[in-house]
Amino acid sequence: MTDFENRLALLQSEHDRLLVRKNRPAESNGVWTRYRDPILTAGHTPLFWRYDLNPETNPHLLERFGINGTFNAGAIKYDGRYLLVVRVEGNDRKSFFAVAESETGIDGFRFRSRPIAIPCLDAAETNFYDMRLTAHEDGWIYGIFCVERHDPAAGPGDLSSAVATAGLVRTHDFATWERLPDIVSATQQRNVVLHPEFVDGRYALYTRPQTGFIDAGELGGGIGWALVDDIGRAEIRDERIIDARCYHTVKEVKNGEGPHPLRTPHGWLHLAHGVRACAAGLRYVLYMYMTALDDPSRIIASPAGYTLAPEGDERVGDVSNVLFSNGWIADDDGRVLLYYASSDTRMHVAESTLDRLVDYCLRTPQDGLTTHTSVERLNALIDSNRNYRKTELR
Ligand code: BGC
Ligand code: BMA
Repeated sequence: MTDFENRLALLQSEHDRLLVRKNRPAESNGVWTRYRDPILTAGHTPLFWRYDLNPETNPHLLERFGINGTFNAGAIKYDGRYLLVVRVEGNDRKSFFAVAESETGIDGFRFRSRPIAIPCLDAAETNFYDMRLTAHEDGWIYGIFCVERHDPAAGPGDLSSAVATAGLVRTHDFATWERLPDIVSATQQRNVVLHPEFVDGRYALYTRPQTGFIDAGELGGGIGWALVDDIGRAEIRDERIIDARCYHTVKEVKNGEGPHPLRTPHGWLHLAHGVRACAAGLRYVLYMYMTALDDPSRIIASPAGYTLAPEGDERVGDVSNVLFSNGWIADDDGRVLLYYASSDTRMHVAESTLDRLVDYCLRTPQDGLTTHTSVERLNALIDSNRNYRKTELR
């Protein structure tokens, strides 16, 4: 065998090993059970995306299109299969969307052979990321994602200021995608999510208004809510904040809706990310809240703190100390599969059930906002355990 063939055989066996690897549950706190292995990494992308496989044009079998990460995936169950629309980022920092699918939802994810072709609306749109999928009751499957452009108002030499808007596509089959006009908004928008049902006969959006690209600013109070008549010409007006940012909480600096909420008999279950600033930079964690069935914009439960935060290897990556999720699936048997990314690098899965998550939301005390209230709550739990158990506590 030539060097080329040897190296190719090695690459292929390593790739195969990753694709057939079986996943196993790891430790659990009762709310979520993480699975041990990441379900998608850069190494899962097809070799024919990364290498020119022709020995004449690539005699050293060098990588020609490096993949930096596979993360922040939208998720949906479609035709009995678990589908992720993954943010794939190249070494050139540009990201694009690609479908990866699995039969189990916890392992065996494989990328389809080509990335999703999203029609271009204008030459200035530079980067796409973080698609939320919604199978809407109107019959379409929508994807809302962030479209990023260099800020046209940036001063000379300022190559970092950017503008985020919400892009919109829809499909019936995950093969062809129709692009609708970007959602019009007076402020910057990232993390816009379509609610799956009509509300008062209108489309409902979770929004995240911000004055600036990174800074929430005066207008960036948190997760917002807006109703829209025509999804083909969607415009965010009369937006109001439903889940506000708050001092000394996990959502002090920024927050944003994750995937669309899940319907339960007790209310809508929401997953979101919360961001705080610290010496190491921005720290992203996942938290939950619930809203009323008859009004998905009215909060009925708000458990304190995070539900998942970076742990172990999850802490390190391209942008360290980040958990982010824009995809989960409520399965037919009550199981909930949460697809989350760690540190803008790789995808993971954790499992729970609708019942457990409702219980978590309704029975976890909300943030009392001070040390004193936290100590009171801890003492109340200790007292009730003492009364109930009577015997020595461990
Ligand atoms: C990155 C995103 C990030 C955003 C805000 C973008 O340029 O691609 O991953 O969320 O900036 O920091
Ligand atoms: C953002 C998000 C994500 C990313 C995170 C951390 O604001 O929109 O794309 O995971 O920052 O870099």
